Parts: sequence; structure tokens; C-alpha cells
Amino acid sequence: MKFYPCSRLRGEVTIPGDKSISHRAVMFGALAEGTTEVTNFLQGADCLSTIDCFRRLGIDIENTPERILIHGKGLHGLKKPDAELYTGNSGTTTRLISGILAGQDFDVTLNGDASIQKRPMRRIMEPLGQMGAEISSIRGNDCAPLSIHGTHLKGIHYVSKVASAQVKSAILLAGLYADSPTSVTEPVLSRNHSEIMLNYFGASVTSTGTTATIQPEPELFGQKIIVPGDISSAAYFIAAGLLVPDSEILIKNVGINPTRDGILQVAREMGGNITLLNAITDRGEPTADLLIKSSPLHGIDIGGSIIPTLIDELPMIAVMAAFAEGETVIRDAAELKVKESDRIAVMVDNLSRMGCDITGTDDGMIIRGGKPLHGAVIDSYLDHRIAMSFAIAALCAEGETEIKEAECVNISYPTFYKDLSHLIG
Ligand code: SPQ
Repeated sequence: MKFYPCSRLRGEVTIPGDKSISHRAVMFGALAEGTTEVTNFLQGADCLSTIDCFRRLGIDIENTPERILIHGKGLHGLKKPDAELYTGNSGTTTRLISGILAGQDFDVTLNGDASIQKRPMRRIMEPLGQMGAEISSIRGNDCAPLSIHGTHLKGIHYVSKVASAQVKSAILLAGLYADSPTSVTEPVLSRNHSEIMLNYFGASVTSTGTTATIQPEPELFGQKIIVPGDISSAAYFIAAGLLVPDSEILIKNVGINPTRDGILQVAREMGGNITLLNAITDRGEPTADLLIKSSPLHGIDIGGSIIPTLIDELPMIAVMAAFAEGETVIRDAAELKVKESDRIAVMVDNLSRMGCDITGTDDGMIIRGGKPLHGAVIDSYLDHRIAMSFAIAALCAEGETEIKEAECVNISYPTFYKDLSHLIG
């Protein structure tokens, strides 16, 4: 797909539903008694993988453009699927469902696409194993395909080396089936959508500092969930509005949960003009409209406890840094190497192709920004966040940019190019 520079962006964009929250709504709805109704569900490929897995586990799910209805069967209502479960490209589906499957009385094989087959699963195999589940990596490389032998679980207190909502959520979900309370302590707080939503379904999850604790065997009841717009998807328009000259964009209904809003803090610290409007909180999840105006940006240091709150936005932030005056240092972000692609290596490769002065480090990047970038052929590496980040870079570069396999945005934002073209006018 080809992209060209643009002189300004104007208008409004309504961001599709949050990917993390959409996955969780299906999973928790499946484990609840009665029907869960979800509106503004993200119809991206990853969330459709979650729906497909739960249908194969015996849950009736009606998916229409207006809403999805999940006819839950309670904590012990899942049935053994008649074939392996396929999680596609989705790390969230793979890791969270493993926590649920660890507590079932049947065996399952879990597999995903080529990217999933390279992503580390030891981080969930170890704690779920301590709880009593037998999980093995079929090829012996600590990656999917995984064989999961569910069993009666015991409650543990797990101290995680990584700040990961997927690890935390897998353990908490297994904790639903344990014989005593289960706790997870992480080095830095990761996104807390599981804790918030599980409590709305009737579970008891308490959080103190970076420790979350769940009580076993709750009764969960079907809920109405309105999914906020995904701040990770809004990030591309935040960056576009700031970088493209003479721009003004209103981004509507964006989830601004404090465990996800690091992009707002960083963009402001870089000099970005961002105004929050119409802030409300619904079922524990805050949302707002974001008014973005073009701004001259400067480089900053990004590291420490803010990293989990913007981990998926770092490719976009690296592009912002490339256009910002001065140096930006991103550190404490080694997790970028184990996402859909190695997002440090891929950003260094692609931004260098556009003429950016960038160096990869063990845990981040150093970007010496402010020099004009030129169009190039960009390899998305089939990573949705890379494709979207470079679509925005292309708007501010000189000449033509071609993004290979740009349609991989379907993973998290199927209407991304259409929404972007409406702002170009
Ligand atoms: O689901 P997946 O493939 O892991 O998706 C990504 C993304 O960029 O969309 C990561 F590559 O988001 C993760 C995020 O990085 C979604 C997520 C969640 O919903 O719990 C948590 C984060 O991952 P982690 O490993 O830090 O827990």
C-alpha cells in the first residue's frame, strides 16, 4: 500500500473498541451465568480469535455489528473442544485462555500463527505449573503449540519478573479455580482491565500496590459492557494530529485508564497540545474525547514505571521522536522484543530506511530526531502496530512510502486506513 505526504488533517474520528477489554468481555462472559451483552466490541482479527476459541469450548456467542451476546455457562460450563484451539496472532488470547484451561477437567492443545509460535510462554507455564497444571510446549521451545492438562489448582502467591497484564491475568483466571486465594505481584503495575472487569462480573479481586489477589470459586453473572475506544489505536491519530502541520483532530470516546495513558503524558512532555474533553467513567473505565492540535515536538527520556502504560504505543512514539527536535531515549522496554515482531529491531530497520538517525539498545532505542525523513519501502513484518506507525510517518516524510503487507492492521483496527483518509479529506 502506498502513502504520500499530507498538508493538514482535520475532523473527527471515533476510535473502535479497546482490544484488551473486548477480549476480556468475551472470556469473562463465557465463565458467567446468563447472558453478557457487549457493545462497541472490537471486530478485529485478534478478538474474533477469542470468540472462535470460546465457541469451540461450547459457548454460544451471537456476533452482530450492533452488539455481541455471550450466553455464558458459568465457571464450570466449558466443554472439551473437538480439535486444537487456534489463537491466531493474539498473545492475549493465548495467555489468558491458558489460565482458564489450566483449571478445567479436560486436555486441550493450543496453537497460533507463526508469530505466536515464537512468543515466550514460559512466563505463564511456570506460574500455572506451580498451581498444579501440566502445561508443556509441544516442540520443547517454551512457545506454542502448548498442551494443557487442566486439573484442581492450588492458590499461590506469584512474584512475576515482568510487568505483564497477560501473565497477571492468566494467573488470576486460574485463581478462579484454585483451592485458596491467589496473588500476583509484578515489578510495576500493568494494565488492570482484568481486575476491574472481574469485579463487575462478581469476582473478588483486591489490589494493593502492584499485588492483585483473587478469591476462588466466585459466582459470576452476565453483564452489560460498553467497550471504550482503544487508546492504543487512538495513539496513531494523536501522533498524526501533532506531527502534520496545521492539523486539528477530535478523537472521540478514548479509554484513558491510568494504566494505559502513558502516551498522553509523553506526548504532552514532548510539547504536544492535547485537551481532554467530556471525561466520564463507566464501570470503572474512564473515557474522554481528545482534541489534538499540531505542535512542535522535542526529544525526551522515557523509562521506568511509565513503560507498561505505553508499551504498545512505543513504535508510534519512536516515529514522533524521529520528527522531534533533539534526542529521545527509550529504556526499560526490553518487552518490545517479544511482541508480534521484535519491535526494537523492526523500528530501527524501518526508521533507518527513511533516513532517521536511530540506534537500538538492549532495552529500547536512542533516536536523534529533527532531520527530515524521506519515503521508503517499509516492511510491516506483519505487525499491525508497525504498519500503522509508518502510515503516520509517511504523512510527514518527503515522497512516496510503500508499506508491505499493510493489511495486517486488521488485527486491531480493520477500518484504520478508511478513518485516516477521512481526516486527510
Ligand atoms: O495480544 P497481543 O498480541 O500480545 O497484543 C499486544 C498489541 O500490541 O496489541 C502486544 F503485542 O498487546 C498486549 C500488550 O502488549 C495486550 C495486553 C493485554 O490485553 O493484556 C497486554 C500487553 O502485553 P503484556 O505481555 O505486557 O501483558
